Amino acid sequence: MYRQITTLSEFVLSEEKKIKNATGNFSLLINSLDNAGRIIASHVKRAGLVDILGPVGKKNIFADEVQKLDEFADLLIAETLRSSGLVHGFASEERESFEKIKNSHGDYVVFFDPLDGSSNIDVNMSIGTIFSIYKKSNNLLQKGISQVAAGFFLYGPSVIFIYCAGGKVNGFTLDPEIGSFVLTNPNIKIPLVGPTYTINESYYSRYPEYIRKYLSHIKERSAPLTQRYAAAMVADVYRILLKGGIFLYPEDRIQKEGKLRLLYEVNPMAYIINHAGGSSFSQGSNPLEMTPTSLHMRLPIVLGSKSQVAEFEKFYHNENYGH
Ligand code: AHM
Ligand code: MG
Repeated sequence: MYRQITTLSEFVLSEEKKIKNATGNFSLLINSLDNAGRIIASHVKRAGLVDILGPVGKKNIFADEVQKLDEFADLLIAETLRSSGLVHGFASEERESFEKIKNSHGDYVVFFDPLDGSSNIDVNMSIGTIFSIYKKSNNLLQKGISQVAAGFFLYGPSVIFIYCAGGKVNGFTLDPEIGSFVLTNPNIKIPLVGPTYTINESYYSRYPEYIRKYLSHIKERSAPLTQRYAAAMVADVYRILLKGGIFLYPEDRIQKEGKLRLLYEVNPMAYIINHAGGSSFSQGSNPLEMTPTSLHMRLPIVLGSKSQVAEFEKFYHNENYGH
């Protein structure tokens, strides 16, 4: 039976038509990222077969030079952005510095984490790619609220693409038969409350008192939350987008600023979560309002269903301000 489907490229074009004076450049940029995401997805799928996971420089069974998957993803996205002609410059979690693209007249600046969830790569669990897009500005380190779009690919049992621009969050699933992403989750809205909490609880003894109190509270109340932890932010955030719940990667005694990077992980995910009706919180502030102090700055983050983040905030304020 014939069913009407909307592919990602059709969707992006139709959205562009709604914007007066749109140049089409933004749609082309999303299409370039779409290509890169699909190529990475196909390599992720073949990873076990072609020994792509081996150490860099080793030969695989086909005598090809082996390249680590995260390095491959980083090089592919970097080359995609360079050759797009649409990007002024970019920075990656895997690179030390910002690259200004030579002779480019592009209007956009892109930050990306090429392969998030690195500890999952070798064990066939979900991983992903995260990106964040800004308009070029004199100031490289812009606040997260200035993002014009953000999104991520999730390489799981299906390949998912979540993309937020123009105030809406839409979800696409790769249809392997036609090789395109099709719109499967239009206008995602996070439930006000969800059944799960997500945190690496093995760091319990390192967490500040208010986080330990919060964890006891959500586990000991009459309707306790269940823990889910994918160890890949892309997978954990995707679950929260669909089912609600709360994600925490807070500060602890050893990782004083948490682990996640403001520009490559926190800002794009907070932008997506907030536009889907959830909220995000970092030690008393909205992370999207923070001015980054360096390219690789880390910061503690809590995000998810609005009412659950609000509940967490009370624990933070009680400990830090006594009210
Ligand atoms: P990565 O970019 O090196 O993969 O690190 C980020 C990942 C997140 O996806 C995930 O939430 C977190 O690290 C897990 O860290 P931990 O092993 O400390 O729980
Ligand atoms: Mg990462």
